[in-house]
Amino acid sequence: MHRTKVRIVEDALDANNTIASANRADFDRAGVKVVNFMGAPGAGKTALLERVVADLRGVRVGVLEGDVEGSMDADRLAHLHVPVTQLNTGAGFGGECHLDANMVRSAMPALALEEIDLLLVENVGNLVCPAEFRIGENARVMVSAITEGEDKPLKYPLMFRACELVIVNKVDLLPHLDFDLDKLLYNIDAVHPDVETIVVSARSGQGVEAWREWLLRIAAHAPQEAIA
Ligand SMILES: Nc1nc2c(ncn2[C@@H]2O[C@H](COP(=O)(O)OP(=O)(O)OP(=O)(O)O)[C@@H](O)[C@H]2O)c(=O)[nH]1
Ligand SMILES: [Mg+2]
Repeated sequence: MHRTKVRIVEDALDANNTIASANRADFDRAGVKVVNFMGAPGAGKTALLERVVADLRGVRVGVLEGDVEGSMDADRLAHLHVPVTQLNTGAGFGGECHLDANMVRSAMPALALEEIDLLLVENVGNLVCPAEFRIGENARVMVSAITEGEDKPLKYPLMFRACELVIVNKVDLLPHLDFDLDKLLYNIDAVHPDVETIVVSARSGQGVEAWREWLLRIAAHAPQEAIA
């Protein structure tokens, strides 16, 4: 019984990887680099997008907003005049707690790939499931807000291992919290040695330039990383 369950999960992930490869082929053909942006609910994913999407120095950016319900995040980005597409997992995808390759494929016709060079996909806020499902991206970023505690890399290691960049957000709140930033950075390194980290505050703007530079580097030379 247990073995059957494992087999089904493996099959589902294989099927997802096949569709992710098809997505990636379409993105490559269109010359679009894709970043999958993950993190717990409220970590500051949308706030960090708001900081950069309007000024990526000539790189034409589009956003795909993944949420279970609603379009609040897409509405927040609307005034920045970049193409934003809302993808709700509650509409036909069983209210899933993550985006998968099939959902992104269903949104493909709405993405206007010929008008953009870089697609930023804000995944559903969740510290577990998004890490398991490739969507055809070139790179994955996770946002960890200091309000979540120093122990999160140790408790949710997959998410911290499944990304090329960890953004540590909300450092403007350091004076108000009993929080040890060095300990968080140590724990991140313990589960994903040498992963790139950027310490930021979407509120104050600290570190935002480094975040912008990282995106520009991806837009110019995304790693040709295997999907499977
Ligand atoms: N003090 C402070 N607050 C922040 C910062 N970044 C985001 N916030 C606040 O944190 C809350 C959540 O931010 P969002 O950008 O909506 O977070 P999110 O990760 O997109 O959330 P979901 O899409 O719901 O998963 C909002 O009230 C933001 O104003 C920051 O750097 N400092
Ligand atoms: Mg958001």
